[in-house]
Amino acid sequence: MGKSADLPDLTVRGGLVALESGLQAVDLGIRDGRIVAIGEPGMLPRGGEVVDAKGLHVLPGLVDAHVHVNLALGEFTTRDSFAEASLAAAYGGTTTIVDFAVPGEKETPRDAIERRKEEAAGECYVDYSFHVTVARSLPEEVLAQLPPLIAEGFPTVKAFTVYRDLVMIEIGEVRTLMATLAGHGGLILVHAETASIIERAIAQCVSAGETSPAYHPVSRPPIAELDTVRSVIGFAEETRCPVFFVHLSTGAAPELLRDAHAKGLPVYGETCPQYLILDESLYAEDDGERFVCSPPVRSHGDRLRLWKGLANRSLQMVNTDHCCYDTKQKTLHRDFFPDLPNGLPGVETRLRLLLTEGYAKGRLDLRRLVELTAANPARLLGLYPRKGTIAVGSDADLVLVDLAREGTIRAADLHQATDYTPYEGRPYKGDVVTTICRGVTVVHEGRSVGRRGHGRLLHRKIDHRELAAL
Ligand code: DUC
Ligand code: ZN
Ligand code: ZN
Repeated sequence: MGKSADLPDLTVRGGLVALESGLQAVDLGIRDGRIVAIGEPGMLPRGGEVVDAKGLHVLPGLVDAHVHVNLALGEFTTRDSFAEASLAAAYGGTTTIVDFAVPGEKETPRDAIERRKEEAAGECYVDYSFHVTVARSLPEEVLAQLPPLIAEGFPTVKAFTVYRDLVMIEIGEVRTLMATLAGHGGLILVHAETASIIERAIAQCVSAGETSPAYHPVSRPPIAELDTVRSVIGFAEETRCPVFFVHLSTGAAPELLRDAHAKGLPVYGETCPQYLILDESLYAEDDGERFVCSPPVRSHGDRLRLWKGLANRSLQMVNTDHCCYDTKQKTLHRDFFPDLPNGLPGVETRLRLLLTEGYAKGRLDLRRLVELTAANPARLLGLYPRKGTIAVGSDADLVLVDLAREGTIRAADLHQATDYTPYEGRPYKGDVVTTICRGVTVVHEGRSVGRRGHGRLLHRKIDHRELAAL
């Protein structure tokens, strides 16, 4: 039998829904993967499947703007596939992941995008897209590829100012890149660490025989981040290219962004759960290598200033920088920190951690939490209002959460393709019950009920009015 033209094929009933106007007890009518009606409880036309959200909060499916799937960087490649990473994301309430197309040695950004598209096709449980990445140098040929890539729906371009010979470009190349992107509707993502500061500090540690993981943060001081953030803010002033600073770790970085906002500059920043929750003293523990990421996690004072930056809007997003290394990879060079793989798994734990450390502790209200994890990443990446909000016409990407559910984070209970989590043994309060991507339930009560291949490649276009709303 054909479907009636007016009836929803799915109704989410009885929940407290995070609309842009605030939390409201409403039902959601969904048809063909989109929200078609928002109505008073019990008032929507009946038809199709019903998801009971009684006692739950209904949030927009989270958008993770910073995920590395199967990242090959130097000696190590992270362990997960697109299927594994996207399913772990769904377990964590995330319905869109944006990965990086990093060119291999003989590849251009165009080659990397085409390869990445093939690798992900038919694999993902949730929707996905890619950031273009410029790696190692910026020849004319590469610059010429960017405007067509932006026009095709890949308007965000990543640059690293560190990891020499692997991916780094020079700071002058960052400036040129920004001038090109500004003229074509693009946005730059910057991994902000000044290579020369770090390289000298690493050399000093090594020559003093200080090579345990405890010296990782010593080799990457806060000034390495702040130096590059300052330079790139200067380029934003010159070029007006929008900037997304990834994984800000220092307490002073949000304050630099705040000063830039006062001048009307289009600069935006994320931090990640590890920088809000973990402490640099972990590097001196027996298993310090497990926490090695770059930039490193920092002091209690830095964490307090990052939380403040989220609350006062100096920072706009919390994404994960998910890098799924396992213990074997992490321990191989545990006596020589410069050779350790950098990065932490986290695509599955973001919402639990923020509900626990942010919402339950009174640092973030639910509206701000939704902005930081869904609406703002969608706005910045050119996905809003299709993603990141619960509104008529938006994709029916939803996460149903139980704010009272408590438990303990254990790697054994997670679905990330690794054998550890940096948050092992941490109590949580607030958890995902159901994740729905475009009207299809992907995860329900800890079970995978979705379909590999349901996730679609998203083409994106940056809307400068949405950036202005951040
Ligand atoms: N930082 C990490 O910690 N991992 C991957 C790349 C990066 O920039
Ligand atoms: Zn980075
Ligand atoms: Zn990253």
